[in-house]
Amino acid sequence: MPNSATPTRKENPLFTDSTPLLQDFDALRSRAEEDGFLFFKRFLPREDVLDVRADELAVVERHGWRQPGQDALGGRINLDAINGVPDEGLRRDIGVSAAAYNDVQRLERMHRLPHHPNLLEFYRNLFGSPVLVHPRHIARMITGHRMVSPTPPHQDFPLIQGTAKTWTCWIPLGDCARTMGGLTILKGSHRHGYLPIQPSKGAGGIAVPLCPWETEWFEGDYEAGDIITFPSYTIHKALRCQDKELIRLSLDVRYQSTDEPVEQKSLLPHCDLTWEDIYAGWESDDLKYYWKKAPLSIVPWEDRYMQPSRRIC
Ligand SMILES: O=C(O)CCC(=O)C(=O)O
Ligand SMILES: [Fe+2]
Repeated sequence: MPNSATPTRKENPLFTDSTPLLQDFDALRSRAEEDGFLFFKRFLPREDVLDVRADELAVVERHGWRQPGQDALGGRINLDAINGVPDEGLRRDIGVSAAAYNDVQRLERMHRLPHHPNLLEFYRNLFGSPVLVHPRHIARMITGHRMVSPTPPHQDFPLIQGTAKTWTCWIPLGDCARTMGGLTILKGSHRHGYLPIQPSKGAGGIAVPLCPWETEWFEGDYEAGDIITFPSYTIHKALRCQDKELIRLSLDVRYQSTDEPVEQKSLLPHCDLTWEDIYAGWESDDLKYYWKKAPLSIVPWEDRYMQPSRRIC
């Protein structure tokens, strides 16, 4: 029995698994229109996801931040060691040093996972057209480094631009319970179009100021293989990781129709390497510069979407 003096915290609603609707894309589109996101359990083979996790953790280990005595999938890190990364060498939007992030960006299997046939088929059906996978994958490696903050509530559109019909797919690289700081979604928030932003701590550096009634956050405990996907006006944020010794690994991947414009930076690496650098150690050639085969309308970045302005509730 809860003690009457202890206020009971209102539980947030949990994601609904949309897997049963994969047979009916009209129903899937209606759910996406209603909720602003779609969640799928075990959408990707667990082993494929865990292979990428192991590759990233091997990088973490090489950089001296992984605790000894774990198997290849253990994400326990040494907080003092990661806090030893000087502020100027840290990618605060990622969670580790820029040098380690470059090593992760060189990983062939990290770049291959977003092209899994399950994903390509899903977005082709959703868009009803050929799909462009943005090659600029963001590999979050969120640690308890003193300068790293949880991703604030934001829309992806000002950060990705091109077309508002771009969808983000968030792929946890391993089991990611809510206590590990997974992604949570403000239901129905995509209906308001582009919303004003303010500068903020955390990945992306911008936040949408929320109105008092915007409280319907959906959340869930992800397992490796689960995905959540949403169009670029949907407000989302990360929960705080409650164990500072656990690294949270995930990918942000973007998909759009090849018929829609794409902002030029979406075709560049998400780090200071060139594609040539990234491809240097790869075994296969099929994913090198694949987007150049598609007839794309490439549009420039527009600063106006990143200008802070007040939100009137
Ligand atoms: O993983 C995070 O903390 C942020 C992810 C995100 O904002 C995205 O995938 O668009
Ligand atoms: Fe985002």
